[in-house]
Amino acid sequence: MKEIISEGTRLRPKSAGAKFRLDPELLIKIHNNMVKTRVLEEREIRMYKQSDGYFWIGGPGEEAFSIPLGMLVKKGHGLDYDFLHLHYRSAGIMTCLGMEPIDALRQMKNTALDPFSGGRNFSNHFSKRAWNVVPVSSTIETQYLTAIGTGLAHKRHGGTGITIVNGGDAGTAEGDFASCLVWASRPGNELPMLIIVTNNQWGISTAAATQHGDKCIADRGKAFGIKTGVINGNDVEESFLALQDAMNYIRKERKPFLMEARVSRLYGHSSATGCNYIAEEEDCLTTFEAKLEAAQIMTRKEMDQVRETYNAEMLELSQRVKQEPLPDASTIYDHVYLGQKGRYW
Ligand SMILES: Cc1ncc(C[n+]2csc(CCOP(=O)(O)OP(=O)(O)O)c2C)c(N)n1
Repeated sequence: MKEIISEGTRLRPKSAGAKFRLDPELLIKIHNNMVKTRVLEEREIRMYKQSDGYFWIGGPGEEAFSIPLGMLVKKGHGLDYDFLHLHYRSAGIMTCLGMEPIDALRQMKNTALDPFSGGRNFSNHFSKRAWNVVPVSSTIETQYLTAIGTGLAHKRHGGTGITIVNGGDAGTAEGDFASCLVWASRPGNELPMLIIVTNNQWGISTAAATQHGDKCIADRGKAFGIKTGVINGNDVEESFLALQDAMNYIRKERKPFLMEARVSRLYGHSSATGCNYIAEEEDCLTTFEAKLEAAQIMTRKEMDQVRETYNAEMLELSQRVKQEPLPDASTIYDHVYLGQKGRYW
């Protein structure tokens, strides 16, 4: 019979977690955030399929990477904190920062109460000044250019705040990505930037293997003297430890790091490609749950309970959002020009 030790309200065998290097309590927290994000995004997909939204795009399949990343962000406002230049697969990061799930659902339904864009933008196009989250752009890759701005500001300011930018593999074919590498690595003026490429091997319906001669996108950083790493973004522990190391390096040395994370695209590109679950892709949550169970950190029953609780919560929130008003037509030009309101003819 296994010896049982008590930890708060949970009972766990003493050997629990032996297969992991991270603390079991941290792993349980990561699991909770992963499930929360997955269920939220699966609710968005259901909303799209029920015509409660015009377009869905998001990040199911990236949680093993995006949750550790979100948990390691130095969250706050201003240059003492991290700046985030995200793309549309970053819900996991926002969950960790403390985003209310209802706000993501509001943007999905484009209601007037959507705090990120007032019902204007696509799903998962976040923006939050209080947390240094720069507005997500639908034009891919431009975030690698705006990131240079806060990278320079962070460099001049000093301290431990860093600039974080993420995007997909196909987008790296654009000049914006190359400009980012150039500006981040000028000798004597290196910028404290974590430059991330989440590589799912696809650009909508174009296979990466037909587009890039390089085997690893991260290798491009080497030509600029940038430290690089390629990791399995489907592995929670590998992601957490690699991100922690890279971020510690950037915070201390005030130099860039280029990280390529191999991830899955679990529901295809977006609603434009059907947003159906792709069984051939590795599901990082399934992988992680099997490991948690094998290491006796969580039981199947406990994990199912987490999912059921979030399922009920997200369903209730989506029903609430359906009752909310859409933006009024009179507000169409609000926030287009600073300090001005209304039409211009
Ligand atoms: C400048 C620009 N070009 C093309 C598009 C159309 N587009 C949207 S997503 C996408 C593919 C992006 O693939 P990748 O960079 O690998 O990111 P992923 O969506 O796979 O995470 C393209 C071509 C766009 N939005 N912006």
